[in-house]
Amino acid sequence: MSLNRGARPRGPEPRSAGGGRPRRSGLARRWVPGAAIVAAVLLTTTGCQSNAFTRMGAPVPVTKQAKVIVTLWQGSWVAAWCVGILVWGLIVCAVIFFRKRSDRVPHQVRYNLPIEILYTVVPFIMIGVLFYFTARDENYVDALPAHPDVVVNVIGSQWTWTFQYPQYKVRSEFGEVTELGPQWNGDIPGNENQLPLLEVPIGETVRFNLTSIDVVHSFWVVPFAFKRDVIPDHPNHFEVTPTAAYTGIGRCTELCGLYHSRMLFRVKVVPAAQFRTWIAAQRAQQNSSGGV
Ligand SMILES: [Cu+2]
Repeated sequence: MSLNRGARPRGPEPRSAGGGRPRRSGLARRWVPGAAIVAAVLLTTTGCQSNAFTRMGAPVPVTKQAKVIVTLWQGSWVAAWCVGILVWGLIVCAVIFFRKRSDRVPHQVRYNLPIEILYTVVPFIMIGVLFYFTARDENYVDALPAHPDVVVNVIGSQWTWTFQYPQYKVRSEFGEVTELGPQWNGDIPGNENQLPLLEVPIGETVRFNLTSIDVVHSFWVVPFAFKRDVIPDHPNHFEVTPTAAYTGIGRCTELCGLYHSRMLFRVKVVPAAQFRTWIAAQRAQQNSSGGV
């Protein structure tokens, strides 16, 4: 009994009307341009209405440093899409053009040196490029210029924040303008004003000195695109240059105990003149009450 595996069925094949290949390429000709146009329209119109898509989920940056981080994020996505499209394209090509067409065993090779070198070297180049841009931007974001315009001492404690402006002394006690953080009772909405206020000016360099008096916290303002741990006995520092007005809520982003989720603060990025007015009002108030 022979299985006669090589025999083809007689009569017309189900897909052979007009030939299998021409039909497939006809379908591709019809659908691929249409799909490309729809994709292009979706991409471009989404970009026109809002650049949320082009930011790929990153917040709207309000500092110079955040813009650099968002650009790095976008660049990483572009690189990932390029690699993805190349890989998907190769897979689709393999599926379409190298289908099994008979039982003939393909030419067997033990190795293909050029291809093996290629797929070893290319990933190293990709890692190198990503590493270069990441290291360059990290150095920029971590830079601490010598003479910041405004210094803010940030003190984390269970479960609130205190913001001190050491350049702006309160006369009565030679202390500094301080925004004390009473523990918030979580009675939101409407009572956000209980939260301690961090106010910083647009267009000036702002240095944050982060310290904790109890456990590890972490300081996070979402549109700064940045967070940094606040560690007992290990002061941390970073610097930003705000570029746009912003009002919102900052957070502790290190689980630090029972009321970690209530460890919020208000953030206001305002024009420099408005910032000075606010500082003057704080000084006057703290002087009249005998300092903080
Ligand atoms: Cu905390």
